[in-house]
Amino acid sequence: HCNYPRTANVISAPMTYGQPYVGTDCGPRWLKEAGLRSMLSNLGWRVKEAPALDFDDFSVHKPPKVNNSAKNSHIVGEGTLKLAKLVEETIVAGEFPLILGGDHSIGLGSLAAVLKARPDVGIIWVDAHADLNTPNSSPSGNMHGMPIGLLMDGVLTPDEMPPGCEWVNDYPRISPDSIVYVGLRDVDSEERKLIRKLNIKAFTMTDIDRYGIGRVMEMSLGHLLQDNPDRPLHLSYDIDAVDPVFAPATGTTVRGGLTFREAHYVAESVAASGNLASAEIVELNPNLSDGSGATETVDLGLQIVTSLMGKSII
Ligand code: 6HN
Ligand code: MN
Ligand code: MN
Ligand code: MN
Repeated sequence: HCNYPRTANVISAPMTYGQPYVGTDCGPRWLKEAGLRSMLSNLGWRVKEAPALDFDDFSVHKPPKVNNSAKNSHIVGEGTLKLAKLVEETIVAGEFPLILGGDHSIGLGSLAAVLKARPDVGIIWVDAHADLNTPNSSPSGNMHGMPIGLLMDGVLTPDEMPPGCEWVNDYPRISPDSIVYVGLRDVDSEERKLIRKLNIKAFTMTDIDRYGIGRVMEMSLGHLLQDNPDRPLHLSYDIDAVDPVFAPATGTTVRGGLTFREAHYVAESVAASGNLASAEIVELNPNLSDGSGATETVDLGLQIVTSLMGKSII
């Protein structure tokens, strides 16, 4: 029914500054070396590849002040603005942005871009975590736990935006009813309060136990598509949503996650809606596991991308 833009622009966003570990910058290269490009071609996509964003080439010359409530906020802010611009250009060109992280702080750039380029976008956030912290609420100061918090309507005032991220104030906010969480199981106390106060639709692992993943995805898509069946969707897939048995190579593992098949089904059901208009996969860190754990994680990441870009079993 919906017309996909049939050109995929593969955007590498090798961000590490939103969390403490090197290695998230290897995600894009690993996915590409595992065969991303030919997989996309086999599914009928025309494939373009943007030059990888360089997040070390930042213009902040003065050493950014140490800011423990939003660590590396100048670099994250400057890097995610680059990503936002590239994603906007991709959408304006009629192409599908397929964004390869990088840590989840890149969500700040990708979400800002889709909110601006497609004001009616609905967001599906697949994650063990809510990533709804603010500099004040964050227990870690790591900005990969903040992209939704910085963008959610009614959470931060413009002057509370971390230094380097002020550009976000010129972009639209996420309306609380335009996002759905899937896979939550490690939510901080202020995040929990916000989810309740703003009435954000959230399907936790408990809901997946109770209803099964089929019903949960039906309810997730139903929530976002109820008023507009043609609404464009953005999928943000944090690999740590998946159980660490299947995806050990990531920085903030939490036991009790999506099974191998549930991880696929999330992507398959979103693809089957026909509404998917942009997507990202984040937080793969091949350094954080042994060789086979890294290979399994990257292979699963590639399979998830394959499913969300339209592969069905038969
Ligand atoms: N992620 N809620 C924790 C924090 O430090 O804010 C963990 C965040 C994890 C972020 O996995 O993208
Ligand atoms: Mn995340
Ligand atoms: Mn996470
Ligand atoms: Mn925690």
